[in-house]
Amino acid sequence: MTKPAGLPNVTVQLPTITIQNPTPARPIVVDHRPASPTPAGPSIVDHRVPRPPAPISYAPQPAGVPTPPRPSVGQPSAGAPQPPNPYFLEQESNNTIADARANNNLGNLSAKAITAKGETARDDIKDIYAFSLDQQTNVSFSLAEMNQNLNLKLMDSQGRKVKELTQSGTDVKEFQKTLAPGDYFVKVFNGSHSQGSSYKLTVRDASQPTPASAA
Ligand SMILES: [Ca+2]
Repeated sequence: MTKPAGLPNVTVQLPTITIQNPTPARPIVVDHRPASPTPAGPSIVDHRVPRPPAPISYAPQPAGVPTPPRPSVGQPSAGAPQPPNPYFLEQESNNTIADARANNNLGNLSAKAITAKGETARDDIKDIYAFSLDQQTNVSFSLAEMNQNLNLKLMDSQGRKVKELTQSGTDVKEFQKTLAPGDYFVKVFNGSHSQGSSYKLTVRDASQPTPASAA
């Protein structure tokens, strides 16, 4: 703007204005601590969810070592050292194929091996075990450690005989059979004049070694 002639020079002293950055709002800190001293108030309620009992942990098996099904009884209690290859302990009742499937089942034995231990008696003349194969498998059966004669019978999913060994005596009874995928049953039963006996039954994919601890 052009100053008109004759007007005095006027110096206008402007006030110094300092623009301050507004102080940032401090976060509001709420002190939840009770006023000191701490009153003897209500007891602290622990809302944490109670821990469930620690699950039973089994020692991990090295790769390639079959893990047999764990029987529900006859094993060391939780926390006790676990044997490296516990055998399957016969589970009653197992005198029918239905009971064997439900109670005395060795599981899938393709590419696996398992040893079971059991005992027959005068009033419990047979023990039936269920197992399954998920592929064609050459299966090895071995019945050993008898003190009286026991017989061995392999049956298909309908309970029909596939193979049976009934020679007398307490020598090991064993055979191999190539079986199609499916469900099978193996029966251990008292031979003639036998009062029953403890025994060791090993059922394994013939390509697998006998379980080490049960050899
Ligand atoms: Ca039985």
